[in-house]
Amino acid sequence: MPSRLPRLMGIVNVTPDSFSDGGQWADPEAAIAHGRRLLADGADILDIGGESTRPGATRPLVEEELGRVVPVISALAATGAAVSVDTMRAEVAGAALDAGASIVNDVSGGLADPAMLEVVAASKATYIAMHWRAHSDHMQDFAAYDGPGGVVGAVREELSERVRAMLAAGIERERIVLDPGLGFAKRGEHNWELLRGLDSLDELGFPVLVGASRKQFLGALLAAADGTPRPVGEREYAGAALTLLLAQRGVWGLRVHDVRASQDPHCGPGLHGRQP
Ligand code: PMM
Repeated sequence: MPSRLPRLMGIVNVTPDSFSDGGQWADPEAAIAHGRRLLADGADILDIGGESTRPGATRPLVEEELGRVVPVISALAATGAAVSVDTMRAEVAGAALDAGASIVNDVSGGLADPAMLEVVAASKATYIAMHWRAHSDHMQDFAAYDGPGGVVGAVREELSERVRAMLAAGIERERIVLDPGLGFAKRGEHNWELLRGLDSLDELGFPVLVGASRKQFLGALLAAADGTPRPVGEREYAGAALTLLLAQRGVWGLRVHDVRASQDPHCGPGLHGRQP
């Protein structure tokens, strides 16, 4: 049994176009209020993002991204919350760290912006590096894993390469967290293979964060008899089940939309030594 529960990273997408929460928190005041609610529900970290990475999304201007995330980070970090910035841009990461963030969550693992690793190296921030192959407007063109190790072998090898770049840039090992990048240049079966093959990622020797919450592959798993995917807002039970399975195998963190739904499965008497 793992010695501690995974950190729950509550998602605050300050975007007009995220697939998972449909722009509900695009307004900074609404985003700040949402962040406070997630903290009250038990979030350990708030992940604030200003760029939607849903398949097909186009990128905001850097000024737009800064204008979305910085006021929200400042307000939430000022309450003492542990804040992570979900960005692929070094400039946004730098501004977020200045505003009080302590974690940089880079879905591109440093590939999208050549200045990112340097900015992180110069800080004390934890760096979450996700497996990534291309920007969202064309990432699904890269969802092919034909090598002998399949998707698990490829993700492991490509993340190892990123780790080498991070270490060479001066980011200490202790600050690195890896993420298999479910849904990013992955089809449904790739996500399931990665979840089944997480041990192989563990062998790299870094803590692992998983982001499965509300993703398309859960909608497909729960599809109606006619094949219609379960709508985004109705995938929470499957997410909670995954949370429990991943908690039992000791992941470092889980990136989730509904923190309460992810907390509840841990509350059974005796589980992980926790008593009611
Ligand atoms: N997924 C999304 C955005 N950021 N960050 C990490 N580290 N891992 C993820 O899986 C991840 C991420 C896209 O999901 P959303 O639109 O539900 O936020």
